[in-house]
Amino acid sequence: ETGYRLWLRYDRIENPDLLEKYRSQIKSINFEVKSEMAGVAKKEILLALNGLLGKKVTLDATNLASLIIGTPESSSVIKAMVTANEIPNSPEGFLIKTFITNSQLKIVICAKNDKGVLYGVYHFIRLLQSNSSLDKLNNNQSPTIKNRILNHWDNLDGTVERGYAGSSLWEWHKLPGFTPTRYTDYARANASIGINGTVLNNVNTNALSLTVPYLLKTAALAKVFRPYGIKVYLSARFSAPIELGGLKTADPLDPQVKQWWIDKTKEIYQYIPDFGGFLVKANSEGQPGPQNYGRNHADGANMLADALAPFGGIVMWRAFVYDDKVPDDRAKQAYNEFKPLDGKFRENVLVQIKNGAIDFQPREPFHPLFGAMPATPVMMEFQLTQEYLGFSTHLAYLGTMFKETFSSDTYSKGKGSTVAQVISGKLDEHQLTAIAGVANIGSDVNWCGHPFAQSNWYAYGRLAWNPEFSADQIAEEWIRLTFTNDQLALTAINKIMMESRETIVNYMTPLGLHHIMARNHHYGPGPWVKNAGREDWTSVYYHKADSIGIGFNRTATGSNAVAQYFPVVAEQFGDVKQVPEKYLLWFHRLKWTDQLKSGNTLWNELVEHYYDGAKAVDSMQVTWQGMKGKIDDDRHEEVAQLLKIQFSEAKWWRDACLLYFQSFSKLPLPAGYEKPQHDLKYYQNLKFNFVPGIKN
Ligand code: BDP
Repeated sequence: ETGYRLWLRYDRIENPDLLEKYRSQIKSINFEVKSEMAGVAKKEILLALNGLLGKKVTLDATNLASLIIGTPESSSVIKAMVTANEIPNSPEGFLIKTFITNSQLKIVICAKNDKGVLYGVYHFIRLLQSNSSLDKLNNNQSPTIKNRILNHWDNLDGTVERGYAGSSLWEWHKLPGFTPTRYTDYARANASIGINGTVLNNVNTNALSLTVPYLLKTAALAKVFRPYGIKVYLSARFSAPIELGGLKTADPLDPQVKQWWIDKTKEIYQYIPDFGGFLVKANSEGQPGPQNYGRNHADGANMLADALAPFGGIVMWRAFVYDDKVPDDRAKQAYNEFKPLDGKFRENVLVQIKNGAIDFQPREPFHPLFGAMPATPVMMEFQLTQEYLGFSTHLAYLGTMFKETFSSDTYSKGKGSTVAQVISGKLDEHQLTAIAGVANIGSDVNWCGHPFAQSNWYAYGRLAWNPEFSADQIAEEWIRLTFTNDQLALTAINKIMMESRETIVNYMTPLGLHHIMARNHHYGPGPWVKNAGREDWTSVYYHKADSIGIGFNRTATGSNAVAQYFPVVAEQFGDVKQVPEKYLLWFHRLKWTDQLKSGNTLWNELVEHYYDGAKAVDSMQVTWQGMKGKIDDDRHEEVAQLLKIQFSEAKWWRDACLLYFQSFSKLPLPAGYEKPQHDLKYYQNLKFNFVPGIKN
């Protein structure tokens, strides 16, 4: 069992009674196909039924079939059975309903169009895989967010920035001629969880991807993805008019530059008529952008938006900007640059905002821009690839993290103005809505490196479909589809997943600490990192530990980043007594001996979190051992090995960080804690000569 099949495993239902029941309920299928998309849906349902039921279901074009699939237009049987207003109006919604006629059970999967049918089919398969009852289905669903997109940080040379699962999926050198089955399987996996867009190339982009040879390659991928309802997008290099067009400038207000983008965009649509649009990283970490010409982000985004508008394309303009020349708290910069531009963007522009204001840390408070730009559609950017969470070695289920951000209340329009409400467009009444997940997918046989890293791809898709789903429910669903329906195993694995991210926070960055990873590659501890070329790339900038205390004062007496939040939140975060302890050192600077809610001093509390974190990994190992025989040996063994590494690295994190902080606090480890194995120097001298995802 390699893990290649992801959650699309269609092995025969194990429970014999249930298998019999399903076999008696699904004997024949009526699915009239009139489009390529319906064709792939039909292929998938037949594949799934043949596998799950372990026998071929017969095709029956009459109303006597037990499973009837299609749209009212494509199927007269559906038209006769389902009233039009029962079917969701949304272009991607579906209805799955059980009917009993003449004491015969019939199940209908229908939608207004084939995209909804495709999603309905995948949902129905999920119901079977998770052993749900079909007796009384009445499931009417539509996605909350319209554009549900993966961002690949894949380079044209096959490397993946911050990618830990092998090299890039896209074999540019063999495209457009060669499109292996893997591309189709990628599309199937995405469609099965409702992902409907993919940005193929890195945000730190190369203008080459906009040249005709690469557009032909992109068009070949688009052709594979199209029947699965997935659009392709490209990261656009802002200086492409200079690099490709030979112009002297990329100034967004220059008529020649504008024309260049208009022509280029037209050309793209000739090759890819349903091209989705551009993702842009500009004036961030050395990337070119409108500010190079004294213009602002809206000037840049609007120029591209105008070129895309005639074709229905969108611009996703990233708010991940910071500059060490700006002498202020890095956490404040995106808000300072973007908030004044609210309402100045064209209708087809979204501002793409990372979940937190720094950079995909194991825990960050929500980004203050959410709720702060009511006149602009803003979208979420989550990172599925575990850049700061132990790569694909550590087990981190991020469903809980995504939910933590979604359910944060911005108070922008009073209580209940959650980030999810902002992103879904409900709060500020936007029609254009989107979400991005930085992909954790590569050429590894199991796609994501760690068998559990697949759950983050899965959870991302499910939450993008509906941010109200619970992390717990999604984890359970994923385990059922990926491993087993065994109740004991479900409970145990679910517990591991639900606790995993908090465990990592504990042994890496407890109590609001952040960005104390090793320099550059971000693997392993590096709280001592200083002199990294720029201050906001050092750890000491973020934790500010000295003999008196630790923490970044972001209150009114410090950088005042709290003031970027709406008053209720600003007051809570800004008050050391009210701030949730998980964000304590993010917003406050405390003395080592200050007393926390538990009665512990800050120092002792830090120690406790670090030790709890490492201990929790040990417990995960024990629980996992109990899964032997409950799931296949191959994946069991892989995870066991990875957990072993994780345990030793959790202790490495714990000991390195505590020894380092202790060199300031000068306080002892409270009694009863096992001593670090080495001294601080040892940890500081550890070197990594090869780390994936970064050029050494
Ligand atoms: C940081 C990564 C860097 C990315 C950047 C971004 O370290 O590799 O290019 O974010 O999001 O997390 O643009």
